[in-house]
Amino acid sequence: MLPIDLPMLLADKHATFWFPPAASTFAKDVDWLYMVILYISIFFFVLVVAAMVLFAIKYRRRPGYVGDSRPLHNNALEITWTVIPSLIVCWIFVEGVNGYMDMMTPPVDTIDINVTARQWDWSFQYPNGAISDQLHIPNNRAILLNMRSEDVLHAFYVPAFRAKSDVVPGRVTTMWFQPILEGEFDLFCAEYCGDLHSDMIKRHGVVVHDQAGYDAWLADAAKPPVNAVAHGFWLYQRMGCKSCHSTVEGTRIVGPSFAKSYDQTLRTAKGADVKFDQQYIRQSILEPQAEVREGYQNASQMPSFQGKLNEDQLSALTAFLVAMKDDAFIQAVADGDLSQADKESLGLTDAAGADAAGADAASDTGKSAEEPLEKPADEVPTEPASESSESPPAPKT
Ligand SMILES: [Cu+2]
Repeated sequence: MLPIDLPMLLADKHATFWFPPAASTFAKDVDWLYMVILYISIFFFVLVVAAMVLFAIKYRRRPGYVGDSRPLHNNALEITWTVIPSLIVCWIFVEGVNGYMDMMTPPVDTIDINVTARQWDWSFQYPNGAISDQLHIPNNRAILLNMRSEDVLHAFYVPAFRAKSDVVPGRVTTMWFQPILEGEFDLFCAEYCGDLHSDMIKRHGVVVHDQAGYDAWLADAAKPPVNAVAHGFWLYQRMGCKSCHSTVEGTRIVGPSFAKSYDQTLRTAKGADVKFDQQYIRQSILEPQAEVREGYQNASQMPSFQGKLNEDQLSALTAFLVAMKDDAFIQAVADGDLSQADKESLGLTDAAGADAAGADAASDTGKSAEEPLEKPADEVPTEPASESSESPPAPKT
């Protein structure tokens, strides 16, 4: 399926014939310079082709016509067609540098959001510790992205913002922009990054809220479910796990499926037998290359999550993977409805607990079949549990 569908683009009242909506402060200048260059190119194209056709007819070889064999030279003409185009390209360069300097110079009062790109997903970490797989931002505020890659080159590109920047492993790249339209915009990875590169093209990957809507979303997104299994599922959706590991039994995306693994004895690539227990789960998250499963040694390498997950998060993910031994739970996760899971075996026995997983999944607009767990946020259970320790390292506020 095309990530951009033309009828939708044409129906968008903010989109133009050439461009998606001009949704950031950069868009006006970028579009203007683009159109100026386009019209200059059209002008010279028509001029050159017209002269060529005219001369080909006028000076064609024909009976009785004798051409002038002397080399012709006209200083005024040559200076004109050298100086005028040179001045035009110099002016385009200066305009381009001006626009580039704007894009490279963020204002002081930005909202800083950390971006992690990995094969093949994005995750966004907010100043209050919230994590999401879509970029949520308020309208009319300058946004600064600190971008890291866990593996290969990626590029963060939002056409509606006219903003694009490489995301380079081993360094932090930054970019900023200021949205001027509320709505949902497409997010692209604009650097070929492997087999599932196209999975990093996210329809509605950027959501621009009004300030109140953003504040509400942010507060809600910073509260992972209290129930450990539900919290594990919440992390699975946001930390990039879902792009490589399916929750449907036997379905291989890149890495092994999580379904029905717990308590199984697995053969490693080195030929040893290893029990898929809690220790193995922990090791596979922190040192993924230590015990690679047979058949997966040539798969794309999973990054280590050492330092990216705290102990509470590790135990939540472990609880989720343990729960994936249960048929009813696998089915519930695949259907995107944890409330159908076998609550008793999952410790989701209290009425509210069963719904915990849905509470926050619903806050990220559901996209895949695994995600739309529509449950109101007020059903989060009120067990006494400290959530503060579960917040991931927050970027600068
Ligand atoms: Cu990519």
